[in-house]
Amino acid sequence: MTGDKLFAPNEDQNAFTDILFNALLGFAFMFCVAFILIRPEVTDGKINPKAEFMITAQWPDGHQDDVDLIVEDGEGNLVWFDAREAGLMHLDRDDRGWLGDSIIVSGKKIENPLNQETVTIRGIAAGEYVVNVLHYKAESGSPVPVKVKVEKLNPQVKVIFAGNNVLTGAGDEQTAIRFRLNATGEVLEMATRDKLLIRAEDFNSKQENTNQAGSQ
Ligand SMILES: [Ca+2]
Ligand SMILES: [Ca+2]
Repeated sequence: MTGDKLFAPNEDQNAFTDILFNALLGFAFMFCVAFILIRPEVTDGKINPKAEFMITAQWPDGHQDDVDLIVEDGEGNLVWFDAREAGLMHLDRDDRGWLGDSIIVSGKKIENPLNQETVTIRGIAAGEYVVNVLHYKAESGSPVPVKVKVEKLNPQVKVIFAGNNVLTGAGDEQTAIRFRLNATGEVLEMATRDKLLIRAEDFNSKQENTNQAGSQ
C-alpha cells in the first residue's frame, strides 16, 4: 500500500542517519578536544607575577573628561602621564576620557568606553606611597566621581583600599589614599590627608602644551 511506503521506516535511511549522527558527534567531540588544547593556560589569582601592587583609578564609562592617576613612592619618585615609569612604578596607559576610545579597523568603528588608569608597583620598597587623582581636562563641566582601588597581588590578590573621590574641575587634585609599607610589603598605616604632588604652575604649563598640540 502507498500508506505503508510513505510511513514505513526505511532501513537504509535509518542506517544513513545513524552514521551521519555518529560522524557529527565525532566532529563535535574532536572540536571540543581541539578547543581545550588551544585554550591559553589560566593562572589562578595571579594577574601579573612581576607586580606586587596594583593601583587603579576608574571613572564612568564613556565619560569625556580626562582624569590622571599620580603615585609617589617613599623616595619621592612620581609616576603619572608625564613620567610613565619611575622607581618600581609603572603607568600602563594615560586614559584621556573618550579621546582615543575608538579606533577604525577595516572601516568599522570599534569602541572601548572604559575610563581607567592603572599603576603597577613591580617590587617592594618600604616607605609611604601617596595616591592622587587629578582632573586634567574637564570638558563635561560637571563633577566626576572617581573610584580608586589599591590591591596587593601576592601571594593572593587582596584589596587593601577602595574609595571614591569627586573631582570638581580642571586642576582639582585630591589624595585618594596614602599607605606606608614595610620592607616585606605589609601595610603599616593608611591616611587620606591631602598631599598635592603636581604644582599649579606645572599643571598650567602642561595644559598649554597639550592645547597647542591639540590645535596643530
Ligand atoms: Ca588621563
Ligand atoms: Ca577612556
